[in-house]
Parts: sequence; structure tokens; C-alpha cells
Amino acid sequence: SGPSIAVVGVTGAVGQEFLSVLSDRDFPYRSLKLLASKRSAGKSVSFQDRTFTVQELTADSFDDVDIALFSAGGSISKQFGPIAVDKGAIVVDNSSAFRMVDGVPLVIPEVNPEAMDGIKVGKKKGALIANPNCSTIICLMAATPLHRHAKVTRMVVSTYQAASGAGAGAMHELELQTREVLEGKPPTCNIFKQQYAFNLFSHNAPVLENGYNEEEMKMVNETRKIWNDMNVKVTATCIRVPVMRAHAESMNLQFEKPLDEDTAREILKTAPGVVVIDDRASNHFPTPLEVSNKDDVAVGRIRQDVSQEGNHGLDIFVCGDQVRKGAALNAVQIAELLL
Ligand code: 11C
Repeated sequence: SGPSIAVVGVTGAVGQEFLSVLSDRDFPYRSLKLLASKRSAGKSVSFQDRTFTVQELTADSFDDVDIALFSAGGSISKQFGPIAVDKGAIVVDNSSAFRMVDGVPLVIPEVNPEAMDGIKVGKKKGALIANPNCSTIICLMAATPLHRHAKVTRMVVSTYQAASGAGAGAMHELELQTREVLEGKPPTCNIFKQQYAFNLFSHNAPVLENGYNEEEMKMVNETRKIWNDMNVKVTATCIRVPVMRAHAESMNLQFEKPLDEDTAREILKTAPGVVVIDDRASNHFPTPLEVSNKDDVAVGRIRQDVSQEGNHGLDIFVCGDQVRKGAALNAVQIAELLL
């Protein structure tokens, strides 16, 4: 019993993580269809002691599918998302294709589950729900509990983003380059066009006319939509660092109401999906390695911003697994709300 599920892009880093998360959470399902491009069709994938054959994604893939988890890039989502919806499937889309489209809920289950009210399996009615960008999810997991308490008016974010955000190919390139550099060989630069190992650089998303890159503007625009607050001021600088699968973010928050650091720490300790790692005495704070393969987003370095008066500012440092809470886990949590 349970819904029939399709996973689109199952051979990618997030596609594989969809399967791990579905399995870890014992997600109920009646049938499971694993879909990918023609190139990957025919491959065997094991899931919960069973072996599945990857099928080619076509317009006919969505007959009798209740929930389709998409992570195969924006153009595949644009092409096949609406087809799946027409066939009655609820699409949870991990790409940026529909995030800012009016009427498409952009959901972090701990933050704004109400945005998808009324969308349920069993109503035989297709729908699209967008999974936010990983940097936005990780940022808002930490900022929202504080926002609810004291209202964030402005947020300045700097990210330190892992290879996984650019897919399995980038993760492979980081590993390969690390070996090559250590062996004194020139690094292979296929994905990023510049040396990644032992380096960092501005995020690889296209740079826009205003000087921000697309990743940075996603943080600005998606935060407004998720918080349903067109006035919140957000600015971001997004950087790619040679870390495998978890993003880190330094965040400076400005609040309408005063919020002291002890209260902030207590709020974050009880926030769902958040753990506090904030041990000043032993200089132990969140690290990407410590949150890798974990569900929770870790917050630390919680301190009053000395540049702001009257406890109206805080600095925090956040780490979250990009593949898990930044993508697959968040999408599966959305799917759980559909049941
Ligand atoms: C990264 N967040 O870490 C990006 C990649 O809009 O889903 C994912 C882009 C997106 O590089």
C-alpha cells in the first residue's frame, strides 16, 4: 500500500540520495519507478533488498504515478514536470525551474508547510511543488526560528559551498584533482574550468547584470517567497570551497526586536531539524564534515553582533548536508506531507 512513486534523475547525486532517504524513513510505497536519461536506462539499482532496472524517462513514464521526485536539472523539469502533472502526479521538483512561479509552493517543511495546504495524494489532482535551493534551505533552517521570535529585517550571508551542489561530476573532479595536485600533475578541469582542489572561487552560477550571481539572487528571492515577506533585505556572497558534500554559511542577522544570544541559543536548541554546536571553551563549532550524511542543520558561533546596538543583531555560522537536507531529505519531507 501507499503511493506509487517515480524518481526522475535517479543516477545523479541527489537521485541516489532520494533512494537512501526514502529507505531510511521507511517511506510507504505501492510501486517505485526509477527514471533517467536514455544513457542510463537499463542500469541496475538496488533498493531495500530489491533490484530495479532504470527506465528511460519519456512522456509515458507518469501513467499511474502519485508522487514524482525530480532532480535531473531544470530543462528536464520544464519538459516533463507539466506532463507528469497533467497525468495526475504531484511533482516535487528539486530544480530551479518553477521555484519563483506564482502559485507554485516553495516549501521547507519546518518553515512553511502551510504553503502546500490542500495538495494531497488521493485527490487525483496533479500539482507542482518546488524544493528550494540548498543554500536557501540551510540558511532558513537556522534563521526562521529566530525570525519568528524577533523578525529578521536584514540578513547578510556568505556561503562556503561544497562540490555536491554542482553534482556527482564535480565531486569526482575534486577527488581526482586532489590526487593529481599531490602527484604534481596538472589538475583536470572539466566541470569548473579552474583548479578546485586546494583553492576556492566565486560560485560557478552565471553572473547577472547587477554583479550578483544566480546562486546569490536565489537566496534573496527564495527567502522572500518562503517567508512571504517581500520587505526582508537579503544580500549574499556565494563561494565554492573544496569540501565534498556539506555547505557552510556565515550569517549576520538584523532584527526588528531585540534578541540576546542566550535566548537565540535556547530557541535554536528546540528548533526542529536544528542542532546547536557552540562550544567556545574548546573552539568546537559546526563543520561540513560533522554534518555530512546527517539530517540536521548545525548552528554555532552564536554571538551578539557588536556593530549593532540594543541586541538587534546576531552572527551565526551554519552547516548542513547539501545533498540531504539541502535537497533529497527536504523533498522527501515534502512528499511525507502529501500523504
Ligand atoms: C550549489 N545550490 O550548491 C547550488 C546548486 O538551484 O538547485 C543547485 C542549484 C539549484 O551549487
